[in-house]
Amino acid sequence: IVGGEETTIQEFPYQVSVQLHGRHICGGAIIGTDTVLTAAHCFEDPWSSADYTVRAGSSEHASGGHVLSLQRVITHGDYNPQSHDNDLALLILNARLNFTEHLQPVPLATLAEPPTADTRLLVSGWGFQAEESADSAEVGVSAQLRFADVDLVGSNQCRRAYSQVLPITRRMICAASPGRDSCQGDSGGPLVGYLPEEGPARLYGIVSWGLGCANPNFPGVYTNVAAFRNWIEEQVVARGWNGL
Ligand code: 4AZ
Repeated sequence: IVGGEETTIQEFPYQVSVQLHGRHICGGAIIGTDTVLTAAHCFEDPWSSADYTVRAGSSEHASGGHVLSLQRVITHGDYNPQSHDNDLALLILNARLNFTEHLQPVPLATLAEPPTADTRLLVSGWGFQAEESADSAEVGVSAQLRFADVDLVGSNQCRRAYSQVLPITRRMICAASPGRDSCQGDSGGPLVGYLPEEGPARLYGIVSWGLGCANPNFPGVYTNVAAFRNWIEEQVVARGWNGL
């Protein structure tokens, strides 16, 4: 997270760290008692589900909370690594989660209630605090969870920004704010929105891609969760599970 603030897991109890061989690689969002939504591109490497774990219920990616193994990784069948289209994966955990003030699911956004300019959008994660983190002597990812407030960028504006780069599809939403953005290591993590009339947070996006981090010319691009409600429900129903 670039330009954000430190926070705690109580504020973002659906946030998890997705780990490969015990090291943080991506964020994710708890959406059910044994299901986590994350990005497909977090699972491009040729590892098996046994190589991955999820840490839930902790403000730190490296300690605390609960570490869960994965029963299955369901990446979207139409995920395109070149275009980043359909960048979504559903993780089935090996155990059911006990919900606490540190560990809660987040309801999915619906197409009927799209985010508007009034929707307060928050993105959270342990990712880089600057685009150059990888090259500096500092370790890239943050020990403590961070978040940033971002504003919705309309699809036409986002299409224009990326017109020379890649198509922005209806399966993507964009968000940006001066000096604030998601960055490497935040991928797969939640973009939540609060409607103006308060109410619970809803999961609008999954951190997916972007050109750089907090680059004023290029908004952050997120998987449009509302566009995948049917896909998510199909995966869940196919397992005979009714907990969403
Ligand atoms: C990444 O490399 C990445 N600014 C994630 C998010 C964004 C850019 C890059 C959005 O995982």
